[in-house]
Amino acid sequence: MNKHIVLYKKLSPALMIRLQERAQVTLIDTLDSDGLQRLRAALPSAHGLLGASLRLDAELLDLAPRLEAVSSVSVGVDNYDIDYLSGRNILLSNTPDVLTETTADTGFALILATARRVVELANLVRAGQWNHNIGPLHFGSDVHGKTLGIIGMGRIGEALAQRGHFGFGMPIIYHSNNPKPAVEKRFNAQYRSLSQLLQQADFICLTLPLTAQTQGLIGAEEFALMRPESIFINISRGKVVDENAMIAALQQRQIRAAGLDVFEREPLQHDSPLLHLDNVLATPHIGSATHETREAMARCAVDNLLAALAGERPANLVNEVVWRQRLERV
Ligand code: 8YV
Repeated sequence: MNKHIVLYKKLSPALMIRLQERAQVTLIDTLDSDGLQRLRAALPSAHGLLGASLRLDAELLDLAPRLEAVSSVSVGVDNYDIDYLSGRNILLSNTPDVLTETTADTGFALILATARRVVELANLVRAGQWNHNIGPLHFGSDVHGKTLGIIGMGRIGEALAQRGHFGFGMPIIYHSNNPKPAVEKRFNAQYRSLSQLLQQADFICLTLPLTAQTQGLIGAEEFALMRPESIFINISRGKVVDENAMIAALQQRQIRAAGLDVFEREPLQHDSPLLHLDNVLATPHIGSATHETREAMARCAVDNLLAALAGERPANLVNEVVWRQRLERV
């Protein structure tokens, strides 16, 4: 195919070769100011874009008049103006499924590490402060048998429920746009309104996408419904939470602790109060960040892009309307 692909995310040598054998490839290997300048210079001739962690808005994509497809190395698509892309007949694809289990593992890692204060106490050992048997001052909270509340019962939420139900004997309650009978049957999960879940769950986990409807979903009122012994876990998107309200709830001990992998601004600002709270465990957006899964995501994204540029429907198409419109024109 006589196409120009612009990458704004590094790929493994094998995937780079796969693309270079089929198209002209430009790699923008950093997203600093110089990298963004090189990206803007490459856009006018780009037919395909592949990458992640960059807001692709109209101002930027207006520089790419030949663009046919954007392939995101992510399941979240909040970095894309989907209406704009669809209006320009540009296919958007993402990488669901391949990251589900790894991201659910991250969610459970945060549940366990936050409840049992693993990082805090490991650092105490490393600092040479383990001088006597651990006492109540350093006790954590049990996980097994506690109620796991999942907000957003999609693929990742379901994988989290599987871990809780079968692995730790946790009663599962959940809130989502629609009841999920199959999930209820498989995990004996029970649907709750958002306020009921916040009042009843011991662990409250966010596993929903960032959309206009979910932005700021968990604010001061919602934190006030949670119990003082509850633990809040976010592996979705930072902006689903009012971060200042969460900080206040943690400072005032309205909730016991938080395990956070995502933040309103990433990387987390060095002066964030979250970094000075002893009941916060913060990780740098490692949800899908394993060698195996990131390679699988990149491979999926390459497959999606090559299909789109060859005139085929990508396996993981986000804006189906664009494909339907193309078929109608055939
Ligand atoms: C990645 C993610 O960290 O898939 C997503 O939506 O947030 C993570 O898997 C990120 O998108 C970079 O690939």
